[in-house]
Amino acid sequence: MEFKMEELGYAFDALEPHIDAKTMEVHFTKHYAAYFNKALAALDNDTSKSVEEVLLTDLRPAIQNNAGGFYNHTIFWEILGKNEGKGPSGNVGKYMEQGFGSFDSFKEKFADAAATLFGSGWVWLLFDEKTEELEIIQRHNQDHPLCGKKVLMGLDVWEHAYYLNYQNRRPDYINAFWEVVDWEKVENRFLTAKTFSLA
Ligand code: MN3
Repeated sequence: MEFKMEELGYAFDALEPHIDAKTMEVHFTKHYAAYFNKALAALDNDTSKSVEEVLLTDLRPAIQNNAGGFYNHTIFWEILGKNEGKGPSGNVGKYMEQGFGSFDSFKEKFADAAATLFGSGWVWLLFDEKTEELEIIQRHNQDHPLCGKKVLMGLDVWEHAYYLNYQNRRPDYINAFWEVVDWEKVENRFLTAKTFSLA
C-alpha cells in the first residue's frame, strides 16, 4: 500500500442507516487523517517505502500507532459498502463453509471476537495460503494484522467507530456491520492482496 491518503470512494451517508454519515465524516476526516498526518510526521515525510514495509521494520510507537491506524482504516474503507443482503461467494464463501461450516457460523465467531475484544482494537479475517484456511484474529489499539497471511477484511471496534449512533451498544454496531460488508471487495482482496511478514 502506498503511503498516501486514499479517497473514501463513496459518500459519507452511503452506509446509512447502518453506519451514520456523521460517524463516517468524523472517522474519515478527523481520525483517519490524524493517523496519516502523524505517521507522515514520524517519517519526516519520507513516503518512499510502502506502509507494510514501514510497519514491519520501524517499531517506534509513533509509527506503529499512526501508520498502523492509517493502514487499518484504509482496508476498512475499502471493504465497506451496502451489500443488499448479498453474502460472500467465490473463494471467500468456499473457505468460509470449509472452515466454519457456514456463513452464519463464521459471522457468529467474528462477532464474538469483536464483542469480546476488551477496550479498543480490531477484528480481522485473514487467509493463510499455506494451510488454505481462514482465520479470525483480534488486535488491540492500532496494531496491524500483518503476519504472513492475506488480510481480507477488518472491523474497527474503537468507540469512535460507533459511539455517536450506538453509544455503548457495540453488539448493535457489529450486527449493523453485516449490512455493509462489500463481499465483492473482500473477494477481490482474496485474489489480489499480497502477504507481508518479517523476513
Ligand atoms: Mn477508527
